[in-house]
Amino acid sequence: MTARRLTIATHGHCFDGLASAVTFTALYRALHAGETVEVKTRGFDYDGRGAGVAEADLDGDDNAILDFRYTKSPRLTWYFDHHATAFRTPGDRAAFEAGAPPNGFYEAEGTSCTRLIAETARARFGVDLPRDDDLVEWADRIDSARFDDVEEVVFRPAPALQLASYVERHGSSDVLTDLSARLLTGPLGALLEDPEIARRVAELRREKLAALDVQREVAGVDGEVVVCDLSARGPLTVEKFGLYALFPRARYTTQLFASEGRAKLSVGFNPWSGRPCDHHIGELLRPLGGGGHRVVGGAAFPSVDAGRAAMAELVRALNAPP
Ligand SMILES: [Mn+2]
Repeated sequence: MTARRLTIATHGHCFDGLASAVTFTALYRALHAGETVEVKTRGFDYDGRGAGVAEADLDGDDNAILDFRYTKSPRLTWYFDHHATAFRTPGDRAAFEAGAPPNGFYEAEGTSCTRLIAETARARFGVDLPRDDDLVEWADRIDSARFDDVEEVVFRPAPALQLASYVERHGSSDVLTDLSARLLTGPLGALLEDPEIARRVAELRREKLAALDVQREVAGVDGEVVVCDLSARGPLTVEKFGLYALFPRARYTTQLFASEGRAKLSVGFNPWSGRPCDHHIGELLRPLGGGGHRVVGGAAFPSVDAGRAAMAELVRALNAPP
C-alpha cells in the first residue's frame, strides 16, 4: 500500500505554527487511521514582500495551510487560520467563503490557530486530542499573550516558553518537521532534555537578558507608546515581552531592528497595562506592507530609514484617537 502524503505549510519560527502542525497532524492521522501517512512540514514567514505559500509548495496528496496567509489553489485541501490579514485580496476571501478548500476554518479574532484546530477536531470531526502537557493551552496563551505575570514570563519562563523561544529563533522547515514528529509521540518537556536544544535554549536566555539591558537604555516613552529603536545596536535577541516588563504601565510598544540594511518593526499592545487596546495593530500595519492581529503585528522594510519613518508614523497613529 502506498503512503498518503500530507504536506503542511505552517507559520515558521512560531510556537503556534508548530503546535498547529502537531495538532493538525494528530487530527489527520485520526481521520486516516489504518493508513500510512507521510508528513512534510514547511515553515513560512511574513517577510514584508507579500510572499506566501506558492502552489508548488502544496505537493502532497493533501495540503494544509495552518496559521498563515491563504493561498487560493485547487491543491489546497485544508485551511486553518486566525490572522486578521489572512486574505490578501477580496477575491481570496470570496474563494474561501465559496468553499475553497472544503475543509476551511477561519476565526478572525481567534486566540490561536492551535485552539481553533483542537476545537474544530472535537466539534466538527468528533476527534478528541488529549495531551498531558497542555500543548494547546500553551500555544493559546503564548499566541494571545495571556499570562498573569509578565515578570514571570520574562525572568522565570516555563518549559513551553523556553521551547517557544527556541522555535522562534530556530524554527525553520527542517526543525519544525523534526519537532512536530517528536511532539506527536512525546511530551514537550522531553524536547528540553535534548542536549542540543537545551544548549541553544540556555544561549537564548543569556542573549535575551543581555538585550534587556540594552532595551532599558535605549527605550523611551512618547505619550501612550514605548519607542525602542534598536536599529543602531547590531543584532540582538530580545525577549518578546521584555518591554512590557520594563514599562508595565505603557499601553503600546514599538520596536525597530535592523539587519543587513533591512529593518523590521514590531508593534504590540501591553496586556498588562490594565487598559483596553483601542487600535487594531494589524490593520494599522497593513498599509505599510505588514500585518498581524489586533494586539500585535509587524512589518519589514528595505532600509533602516524607511523603518524609522514607519515607526514614527505608527507612534503617531497609536497616540491619535482610534
Ligand atoms: Mn497564530
